[in-house]
Amino acid sequence: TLLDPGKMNPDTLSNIAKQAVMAGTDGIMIGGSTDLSSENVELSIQAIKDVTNLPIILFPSDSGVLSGKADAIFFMTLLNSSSLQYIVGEQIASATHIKKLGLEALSMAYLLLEPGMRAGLVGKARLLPRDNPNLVISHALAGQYLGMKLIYLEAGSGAKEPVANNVVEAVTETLDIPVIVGGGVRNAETASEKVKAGASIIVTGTVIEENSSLMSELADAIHWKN
Ligand code: 1GP
Repeated sequence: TLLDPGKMNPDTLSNIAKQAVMAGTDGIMIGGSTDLSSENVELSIQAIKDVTNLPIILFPSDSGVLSGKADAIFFMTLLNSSSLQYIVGEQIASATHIKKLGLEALSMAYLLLEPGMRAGLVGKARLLPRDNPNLVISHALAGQYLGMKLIYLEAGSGAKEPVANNVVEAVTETLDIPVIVGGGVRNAETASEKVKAGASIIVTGTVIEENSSLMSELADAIHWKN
């Protein structure tokens, strides 16, 4: 469950986090907006921690806002960015700070597929086409061989269409590391299709903001194997 402290106040976030726990979500990701204040993020994480022991993972848009109150951070490289800043610059800018905060760094290759939405623009991504599994495989496998522990296939928050099932399937069949799928997953059926295509983790943000009552259905669809 992805929660954005830039869009909701700490009380609302903690309320949604409580519902997420009851629904059976596996973890809380904090991130989204590009203009978050540190204070806002700290207050939000504290409010969420007051109601759940689920892992809280920072999902940063840049090196600016970090908090030692989180359990871990997705230490991401946007492999298909055209800018060094998002491939390795933000990472160099934040590494020492992350060490000092004691955050666990979870290395991840982040791949932006069409339409990419705001993340595509901000990250100066050369968006991967929706219908070219081989190109996505090349990028994902490069991420694995570079030593990343996770691959994130991202269509962008609020995308009309999530990453296509055949792309998820092609990548997960080729890779040996877990694949995260996010962006545009709006209902249980779609979540279930992505899991059946091989995704290990599904990220949902917008749908939870718009209709948090769907969380149980989503969690059940994602956990269909259990
Ligand atoms: C964004 O993949 C996430 O980084 C979530 O996207 O807001 O469309 O669920 P949604």
